[in-house]
Amino acid sequence: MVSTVNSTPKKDGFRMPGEYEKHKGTWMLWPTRTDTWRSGAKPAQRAFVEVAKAISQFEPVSVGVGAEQFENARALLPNNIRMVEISSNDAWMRDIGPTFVKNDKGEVRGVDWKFNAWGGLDEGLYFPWHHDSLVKKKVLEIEQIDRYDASDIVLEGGAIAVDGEGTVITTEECILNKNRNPLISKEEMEEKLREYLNIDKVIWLKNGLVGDETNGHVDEVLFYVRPGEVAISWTDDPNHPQYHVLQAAYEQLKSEKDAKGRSLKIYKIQLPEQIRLTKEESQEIDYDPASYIRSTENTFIATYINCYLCNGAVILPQFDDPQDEVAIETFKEMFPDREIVPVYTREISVGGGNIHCITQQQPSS
Ligand code: KQY
Repeated sequence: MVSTVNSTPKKDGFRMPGEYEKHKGTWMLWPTRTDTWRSGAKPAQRAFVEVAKAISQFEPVSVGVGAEQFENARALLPNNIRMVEISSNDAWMRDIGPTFVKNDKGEVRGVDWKFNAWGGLDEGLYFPWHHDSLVKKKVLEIEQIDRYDASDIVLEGGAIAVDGEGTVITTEECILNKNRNPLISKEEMEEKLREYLNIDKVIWLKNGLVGDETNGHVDEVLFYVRPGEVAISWTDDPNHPQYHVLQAAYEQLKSEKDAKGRSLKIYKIQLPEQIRLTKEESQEIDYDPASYIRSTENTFIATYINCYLCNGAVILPQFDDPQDEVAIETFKEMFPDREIVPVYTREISVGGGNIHCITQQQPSS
């Protein structure tokens, strides 16, 4: 039986593990929204299949899919990938799925944050999001994992990066945004993060990347390579729209200490060319007045930082860009013990995220 635990992970000795720690498996969702994904979501579905296949070489993958697409998804996903019927409004398991926490005995529980489609009724990316809001509970039911109710704060998984050793990095722009948590002060938010992630130190970056439709998710800015080491999106071009925000993040991170008192080693990963939809592509996206408009005017973020660490591997976004090869080589140096698996993911970028945003790791017990 699954219960909602009337406590917090910190009080019970559960912590959110680093992504590099051992996984039981990976959760994903199936993309279908035709106001997010062009051409009936078919190109996105193909990209999701490639990501799922890549991860499934290293650990079990489960994909949640609504009833109407079940047969189609089954036909496109190989049989070693488990499919479960879960309705969702879109397919960003990082943000919609539970944050798993674990104790020293290997017991795993899930944190059920409140979700408001990245900004609520006025500034969110679509309406409604009632199916998304139930995905955490459904995943926990399927896995028979107890749940912490964290519905007093709006938070998406892409807004936090933990080292598993007491530190979280996040952005003020996102989680203190009035479209997420208008009544919560910075001090109160730190307290919530301490309780639900079981961390001792919050490193607050001011902003995420310019033009990020999530209002500055940290998972487009940086990720933890291992405790004490982060990799950050980078450009040396002072005219690049992301130059100033990344300089500021780097300067701050250089002077920060983590929960264990360590200075951070920082790897700079050069950005590829940022992405735009062609006129034809943008015309293949359905118009909905309640949804974020994806036109030829938008620049979509492309960064290798939105990669995913699974057991023994790193699944690395590729954009058909000269920087792809450079990123592969740098990742091989950063991760001598992991296989680097490149996957072409431009179609996920134009939906507003990348491999990290569409995956959620479930730690091993
Ligand atoms: O985790 C992420 N950075 C999520 C991206 C969500 C995009 C919604 N269109």
